[in-house]
Amino acid sequence: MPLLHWSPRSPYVRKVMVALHEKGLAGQVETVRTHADPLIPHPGLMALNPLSKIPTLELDDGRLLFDSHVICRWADRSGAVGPRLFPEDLLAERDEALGTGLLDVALPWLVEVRLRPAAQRSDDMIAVYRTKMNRVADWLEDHVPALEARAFDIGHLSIGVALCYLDFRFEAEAWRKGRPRLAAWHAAFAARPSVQATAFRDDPRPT
Ligand SMILES: N[C@@H](CCC(=O)N[C@@H](CS)C(=O)NCC(=O)O)C(=O)O
Repeated sequence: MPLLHWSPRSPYVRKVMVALHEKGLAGQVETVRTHADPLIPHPGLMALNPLSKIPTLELDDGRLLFDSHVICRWADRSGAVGPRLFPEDLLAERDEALGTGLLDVALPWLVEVRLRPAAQRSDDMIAVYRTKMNRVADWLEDHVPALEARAFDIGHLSIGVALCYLDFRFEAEAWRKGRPRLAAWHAAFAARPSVQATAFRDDPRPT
């Protein structure tokens, strides 16, 4: 059975988990809890993925897949059911990039405020992250009609998971404020069984 290096804290892993559920593959992939600390590269994980990042997927034939985009493509090809996550229309992947791009802003922001000693923290960088987060959310508020006009794809999945992550780690930023269309769109996303089944959780870290 394919083995996914997994954490219930990771938004990139959740993207993959939602894709596995959407494609009917959740029961066909084993998960192993792996702690990928951005400040301490993990020797065992680096033997599989030199970037020391999760999600990383070990396939039965020995191939190693990373990152979340590639693993979601694998799920889309491998699953016999569910929506087509990667349609011809490149706007699906453009929006996937926007969702993971939002995560690429949120993760270093979290490192800045949670992991870095206060003396090394950069208020300038935090201001940049906040500006980008708000610009993305404004852009999404304007693009809700375009999102609603398409069938569910990897773009919806990626954006929806990124907003779930803002709820998990950046609740105080109140991304819904002044963005009623995006809030309503996200409520419908959050009700999907695949999203309900993959909630974020601060589990105990493996030793
Ligand atoms: N572009 C990657 C990003 C994956 C990523 O950054 N994952 C985090 C966990 S949320 C990680 O493994 N961080 C460890 C590190 O940066 O060394 C993807 O889409 O899968």
